[in-house]
Amino acid sequence: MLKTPLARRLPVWIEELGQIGRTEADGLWRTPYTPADTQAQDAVAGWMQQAGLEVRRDAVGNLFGRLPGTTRPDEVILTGSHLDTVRNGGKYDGGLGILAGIVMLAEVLETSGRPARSLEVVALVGEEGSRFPLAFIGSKAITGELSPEELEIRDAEGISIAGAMRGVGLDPSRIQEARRSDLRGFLEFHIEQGRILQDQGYPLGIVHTITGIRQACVLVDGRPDHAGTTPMTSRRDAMLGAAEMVLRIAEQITALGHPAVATTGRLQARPGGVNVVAEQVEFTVDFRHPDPAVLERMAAMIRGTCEEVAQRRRLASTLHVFLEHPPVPMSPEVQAALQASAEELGLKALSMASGAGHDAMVLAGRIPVGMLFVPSREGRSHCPDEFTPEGEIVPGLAVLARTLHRLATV
Ligand code: HGY
Ligand code: MN
Ligand code: MN
Repeated sequence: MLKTPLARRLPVWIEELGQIGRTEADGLWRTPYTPADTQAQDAVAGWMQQAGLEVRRDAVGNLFGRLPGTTRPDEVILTGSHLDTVRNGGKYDGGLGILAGIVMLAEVLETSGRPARSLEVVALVGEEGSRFPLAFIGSKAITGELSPEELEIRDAEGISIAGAMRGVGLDPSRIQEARRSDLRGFLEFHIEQGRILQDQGYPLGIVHTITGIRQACVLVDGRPDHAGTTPMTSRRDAMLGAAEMVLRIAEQITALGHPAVATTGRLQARPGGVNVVAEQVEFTVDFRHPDPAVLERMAAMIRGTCEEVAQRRRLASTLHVFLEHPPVPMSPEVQAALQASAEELGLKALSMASGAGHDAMVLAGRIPVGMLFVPSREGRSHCPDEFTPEGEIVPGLAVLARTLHRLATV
């Protein structure tokens, strides 16, 4: 199905990239502006050069490989994905989109020669928000939405994004230089991270909408007390309040039915003593829905539950939304181009929503954007069990190459 010899390198590159940033303690965890990130960028830059691409880094650290076009080289069709991972993450989320893009630009060159428009593949910085509580750093820089104030956001060690950028030789005052106006389309190749394709027996998914996402931090304030001498009935225990909120929110969102989801991935108690009634508990809520009106209703439900539980348990609680992204429709033109390519190759593709967020939702605000999914085994992702066999990646590669060529041929 594929002609470029580089296609055989893809499984090797997936394994090699999947080891960069892996530690005993945290599994695979590669975050922006760290030695592991730099090592991964160097590896990807080398693979881009092997594919015959022109390689450059932008002011925020996004890494690009370029195949210049013939007659309209200043118009660019971009593919790629993010280089960072979640903590204890998988080898495919993000990385597969970058490596597939490199191999497929080589495939386009091998099978059709350079198209009119330029083709580029990008390794984007900081999509996950797993080091800094800010997602989509690289894609927001490309659209010009990354602000100097956001570069002051700090990680758990108190290091700001700007400080971390300087630590790897980048100048945060120049992030506006990462803004691009020459992009005419973005096509992200990604694992589904769910099990719809597997369950319904489709080899490919063409995304019509990326779900809306909000992420909030809830602070519950109680009163610290002695664990041994304080009667249960006279406590103002922030841990019990937070626990009831987390459970009630999960029950309410479950009752709405899929694709409504809510997740508490992090909870921290202070002072955190085994024999001290918790004074304060901080927990996160990530909640999502592809319908903006339902997402709004979910936000009101979550806020109401926290207020009701706090009031009944004589606690105080605040809820702060730190990430908010409305549902994003994908470009009908790019979806049609993907569908046409799949049909020409005799492949079925399911039109579907994405329950995961992607850089594509940021870029879709400025240019025509599409996403092509390949299945995830048992729907597992954001964990070491994340897996897609090579035989389930190849059909997607062929559709990716054909669609990139189609979009770059005007
Ligand atoms: O959270 C997400 O859906 C994405 O993986 N960042
Ligand atoms: Mn992810
Ligand atoms: Mn991803």
